Amino acid sequence: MSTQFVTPELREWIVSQAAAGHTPEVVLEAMKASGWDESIAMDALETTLREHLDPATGDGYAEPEAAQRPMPGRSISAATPQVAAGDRDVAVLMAMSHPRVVVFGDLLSAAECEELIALAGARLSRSETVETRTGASEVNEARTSEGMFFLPAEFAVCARLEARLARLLDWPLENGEGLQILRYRPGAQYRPHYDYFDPEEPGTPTILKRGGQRVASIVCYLNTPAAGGATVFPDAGLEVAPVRGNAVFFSYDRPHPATRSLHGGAPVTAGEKWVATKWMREGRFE
Ligand code: PD2
Ligand code: ZN
Repeated sequence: MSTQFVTPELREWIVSQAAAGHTPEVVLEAMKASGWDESIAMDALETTLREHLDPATGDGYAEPEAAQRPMPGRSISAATPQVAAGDRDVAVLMAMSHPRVVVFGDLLSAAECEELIALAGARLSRSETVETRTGASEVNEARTSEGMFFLPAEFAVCARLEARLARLLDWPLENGEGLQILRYRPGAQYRPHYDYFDPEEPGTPTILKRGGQRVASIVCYLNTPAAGGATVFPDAGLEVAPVRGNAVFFSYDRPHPATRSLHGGAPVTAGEKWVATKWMREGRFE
């Protein structure tokens, strides 16, 4: 179906399904089964339920506490294109709300980018992903980069960047995981994924004991690849160009695809791509 409109009848139907006790996931599946495009169906569900259901009733649909709780970078907008982040002023190049994505410029100096690359270089190994089935880290074909983690404040440049990010995003430094450095060689990529931990997976409760869910990510570009390597958000049709010193920030107020936070690193086609990623948890990560 190429053109799909959210009519008043559809809104009424969604509300009636909610009133009958069906979960949003069940309603979404029913809409997909009858030909609705997934992202349009998710949007219709979100907006209809937000508008029609009184959060005070606690019916479990709109997760009102989640929608209203503080989130990293919540007050950032393009209306304030320069944000004071302690030791540096950072530029807001683009901001959008759904998915919540902000592109920053001039977050790191060229010297800081080079220092992080030099410090990480000797410690790189094939990247792993946290396997939510078991809670352990594993090598995964979806992620063909090489990487390493710095301990919190392991070097002065790490401590400086961590403090800058905490200030910029107004999120406690203690809630951040250690900086991760990734190197993508030509052909390497990170296929689209969510950074939050899937609540349905058996390993997730173990992972969440340390700091709770991830609620936001920032990918800082340490160099400008010769070609390829954009960070992509398929649900938004958005591609962010990797440019040295810039960064893409995105948040997800609940661990659900409705956040549209699906994202990936497109294959690098020439040269290398280096990034520093920081994931933010809802609580102290220690
Ligand atoms: O390097 C990227 O562009 C990228 C894309 C998707 C990094 C991550 N995810 C990540 O580190 O989570
Ligand atoms: Zn990611």
